[in-house]
Amino acid sequence: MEILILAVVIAVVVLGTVSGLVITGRRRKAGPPDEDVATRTGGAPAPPAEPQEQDAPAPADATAAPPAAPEAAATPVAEPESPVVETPAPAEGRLVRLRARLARSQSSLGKGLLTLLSRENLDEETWEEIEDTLLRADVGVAPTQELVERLRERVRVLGTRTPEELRALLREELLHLVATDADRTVNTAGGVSSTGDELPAIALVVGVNGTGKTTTTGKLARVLVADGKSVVLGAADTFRAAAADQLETWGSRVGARTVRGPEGGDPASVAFQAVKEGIQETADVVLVDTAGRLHTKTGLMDELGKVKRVVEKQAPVGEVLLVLDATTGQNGLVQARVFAEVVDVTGVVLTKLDGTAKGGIVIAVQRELGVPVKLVGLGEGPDDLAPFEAEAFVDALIDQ
Ligand SMILES: Nc1nc2c(ncn2[C@@H]2O[C@H](COP(=O)(O)OP(=O)(O)OP(=O)(O)O)[C@@H](O)[C@H]2O)c(=O)[nH]1
Ligand SMILES: [Mg+2]
Repeated sequence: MEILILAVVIAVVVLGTVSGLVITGRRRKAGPPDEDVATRTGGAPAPPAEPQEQDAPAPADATAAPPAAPEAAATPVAEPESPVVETPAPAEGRLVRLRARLARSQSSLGKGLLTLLSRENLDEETWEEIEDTLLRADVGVAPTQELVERLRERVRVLGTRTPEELRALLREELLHLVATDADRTVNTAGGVSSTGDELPAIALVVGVNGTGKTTTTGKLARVLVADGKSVVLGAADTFRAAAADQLETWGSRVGARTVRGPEGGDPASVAFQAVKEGIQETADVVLVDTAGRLHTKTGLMDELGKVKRVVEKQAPVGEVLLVLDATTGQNGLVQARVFAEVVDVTGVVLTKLDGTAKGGIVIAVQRELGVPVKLVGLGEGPDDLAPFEAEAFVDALIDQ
């Protein structure tokens, strides 16, 4: 009898274990196949896996797709159709939070200047070295001379030169160059049409190839959504279908719809359509991503001018953001000049300031264009775009 009871107990335990394993296995199969971007972004028509990459030296596409969202793994039983809409981090204070990244690549400028200024004897040679340091950091000739002159004067007047005094002095003078009276906020104020309808704010994102336009458009959409705005994206880069996919992937993560056209289609028509739909949907903001173009190609620059003019038939373009790769240094200034002539740039986005860029470019580009740096890119992560703040930036330059 005891043996019989023992046999029944063993049979129950074995059965239980086996069925448990089967259920776990099934559940695992029902979950998302992987950290696949297309699955994660759900609802929107799933972007086809990048088809052709024949002629693309461009860095973008798959690599530039936003990194995987950790929370996707935590919702294995979600309906495949329901998009995983993320809650982006608020934009406020991002530059301070990301300061370490900025400081990593920039600290040589501040440190170098402080070391030179601390020399016992500030002779002509030392001032020349200070000038060279500033020029090497992409500050530009005129601002460099201005800064050196002001520093010379103030150091002369200053009796003592303790490290604290020098740091404060340098901070003040750098701030004097970096700060501008111009408003650095991205214009998100919509207008009103002639018939009294509300119009969304329109922002055009422009620049040469690979500077980070699409990534910036995607990151900016997140910032705006975090601020409670409804956003429509326009994929006016019609050169490659992958470009629109890339933008759509960014948008779908925060519930922003992307208006796209056929590959090789007219970019101005796509931009027009995006704005039209933005108006119909009473969206707060329409962000139009454009194709990268060399400032030296007149035909492509004319096309950009047309995109803007066509959009303006429906609503004023309140913001033209020029995206510059900060690592290209003075080269970026030449681009900036041409873009500004063609489309009236209203703000600069300096990307890749987390890399080998030299911070002086902020000063140089503001001088060159007379428009403020509004945003800076400090990494490839979805929330690595920060509103530019002069004080936090200068502090990152001179802090060790
Ligand atoms: N480290 C770093 N990488 C960035 C930043 N912004 C963009 N990138 C990277 O730069 C590459 C190009 O970005 P895209 O947004 O595709 O550039 P694009 O200007 O749209 O390129 P085209 O449309 O081909 O002209 C991608 O690998 C991005 O992840 C940044 O602030 N820091
Ligand atoms: Mg792009």
